Amino acid sequence: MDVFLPWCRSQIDRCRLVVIEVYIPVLLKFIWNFRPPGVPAPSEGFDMAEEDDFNLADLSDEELIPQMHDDLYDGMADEIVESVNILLERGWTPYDILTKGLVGGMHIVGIDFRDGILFVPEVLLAANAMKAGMAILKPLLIETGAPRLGKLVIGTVKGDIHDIGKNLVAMMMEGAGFEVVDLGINNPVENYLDALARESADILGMSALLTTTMPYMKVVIDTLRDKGDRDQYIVLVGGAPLNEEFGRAIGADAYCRDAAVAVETAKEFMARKHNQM
Ligand code: B12
Repeated sequence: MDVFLPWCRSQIDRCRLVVIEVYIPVLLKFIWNFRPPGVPAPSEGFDMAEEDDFNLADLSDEELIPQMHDDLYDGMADEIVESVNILLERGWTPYDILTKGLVGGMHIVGIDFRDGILFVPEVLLAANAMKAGMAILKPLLIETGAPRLGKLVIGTVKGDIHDIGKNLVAMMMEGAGFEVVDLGINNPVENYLDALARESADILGMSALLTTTMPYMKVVIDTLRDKGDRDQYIVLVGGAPLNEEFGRAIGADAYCRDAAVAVETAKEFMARKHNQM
């Protein structure tokens, strides 16, 4: 029974993840593309001249950013990719595109999700559009990186599948010159401990977006402490429902409200660590 119940729970968790990450997007795509026989596709049956006239490249920077927010809101991945490329061609830094175009847009999605205006499938589409934009920016952010400053192991905690913010932190840290080992989502304590030891990491980063999963960060930190390894690592935590007080209460070294703060905090702690050596 001791083994059976946790096994059942892990199988239920796995099923939930598959439904959210795989079935919902596939179902959405199917509904989106479905037309009864004989009904023309929108582009076949209607005069699309008006839509064709609309060209993202014709928009000024001031118009394009709000347009990106709208496209992100509507989950238009192709349009997001196009806008990111347009801004890059216009000389925008990858960081500005990321923060003003993508993170800004996702913030609006977050507010409407909270207020019950958007639902999970729409947010998933928005998240996919954000990921499409991030895929272009990631290598560029990393390219601008300096010499390696330290090694970070990062992951979203057990029970939590939110990874957009965690990916952003990973990206920005890589861009700033840190080596990053990304453990992905839904990580039990063993994943963190194994990776920290295997990679001889300097920093542990944990992300949680749910009030129900944030206490798990303490489980990881307490396990490190019980093994006598807590002081070997700088522990940074983040995620929308956290705050500084929570970070202190669970014994983390710092709570970081966003990816930029994470980079600065990690640099500061690494500098202190080197001074102590
Ligand atoms: C996108 C999203 C989803 C997507 C996730 C897609 C993905 N691949 O990540 C989907 C649709 C799958 C989803 C599912 C769910 N979600 Co959701 N989701 C969101 C949403 C709208 C945006 C999150 C996001 O990506 N923000 C943008 C990023 C850039 O911000 P961020 O994550 O905060 O990260 C920044 C900082 O926090 C910090 N940071 C983050 N991590 C780390 C780590 C370290 C180490 C450091 C230093 C810093 C750091 O830096 C980041 C970058 O600047 C939020 C609303 C919100 N405002 O947060 C709800 C939200 C988090 N979700 C919520 C809920 C309830 C759920 C579901 C339970 C819904 C459901 N009924 O199924 C499920 C959870 C499933 C699970 N087990 O995890 C609630 C949580 C409420 C609560 N009190 O716990 C929120 C707050 C919405 C709401 N207001 O109700 N969600």
